[in-house]
Amino acid sequence: MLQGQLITLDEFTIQETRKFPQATGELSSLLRDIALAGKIINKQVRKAGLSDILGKQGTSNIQGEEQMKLDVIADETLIHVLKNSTDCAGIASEENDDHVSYEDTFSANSKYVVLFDPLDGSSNIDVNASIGTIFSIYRRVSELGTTCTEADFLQPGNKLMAAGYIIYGSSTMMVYATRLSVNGFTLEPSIGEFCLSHPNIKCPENGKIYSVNQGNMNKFSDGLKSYLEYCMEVNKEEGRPYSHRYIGSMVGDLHRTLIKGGLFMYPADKSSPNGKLRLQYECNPMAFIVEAAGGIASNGDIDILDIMPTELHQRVPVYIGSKKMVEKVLAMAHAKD
Ligand code: AHM
Ligand code: MG
Repeated sequence: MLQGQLITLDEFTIQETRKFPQATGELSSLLRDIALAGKIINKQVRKAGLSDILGKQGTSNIQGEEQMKLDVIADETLIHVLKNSTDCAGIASEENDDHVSYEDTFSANSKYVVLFDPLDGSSNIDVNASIGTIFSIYRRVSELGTTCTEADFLQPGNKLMAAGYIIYGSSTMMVYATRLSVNGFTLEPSIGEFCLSHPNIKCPENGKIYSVNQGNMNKFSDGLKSYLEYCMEVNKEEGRPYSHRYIGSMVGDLHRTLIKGGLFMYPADKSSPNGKLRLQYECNPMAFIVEAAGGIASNGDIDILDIMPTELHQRVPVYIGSKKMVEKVLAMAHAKD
């Protein structure tokens, strides 16, 4: 027997559209298409250990990284579902060298393009830890009625219309942000629907958890090393030492950061001056979500969302999470510049 109010993602997006008389519902419809792709990917992720789809595909993506089979399945699912969508003019994926323009009439007249990292944290697949799909939606800058161009995908994060992720964790959730709010929906497997479970998410202003690959510490700048010492220092009044948590899956680490507060960072280091994570597929969407929830995101100098992208697969250092923790790490990192 159902108790309480059950609001599905479909119902929620329809209700949101009705708040704006000028809204056409196209963005909402696109979000529902992405949720559909998420459900299909979720089905594969949940049976990964059973159906011999664990393991490596044997091919490499543009970054020279080995692709896992599930990466490829997730990529193909999103490309296919969004091609069938009437609201997507084209896509760019972390797994593919170039963007894909959909050629049919519906797509040529669609307002939006979608960028995605189909399966982030893929090194976690074989050990059954959280992984996720990250997506961003931009309004295209090319003319309606034509096929989309690379310029549509090279827009800064401050032009995003919406961004979100689907986390395949102990439960499957879709979290998405518009400029107005961030909301989380948990997949109810028996009815196959994402249901509103985390309305109006706010990232706590401060936190006690830091998340970084601390194994790289010796390659970090002196300022950053001193921040890590500060996190580990015993100071009862200030609630330190902080806890260190690092899954090695940005979606998993940032989902925790968003809900509980904290700091996630993948800084530049001596061997990787631009860090590891990609601006357009990982950092911008996550920055948009965290900032819509009241947190901040920086590359160390400027807001992540203000970086003008120059290429589809560019990397940036990232410091993201609770406002006070990000401000502190940036202040300490700069103090020793
Ligand atoms: P991927 O897109 O190839 O999965 O790589 C991105 C992942 C992030 O999810 C995570 O934060 C980071 O790489 C972990 O990197 P490292 O193992 O160097 O700490
Ligand atoms: Mg990734």
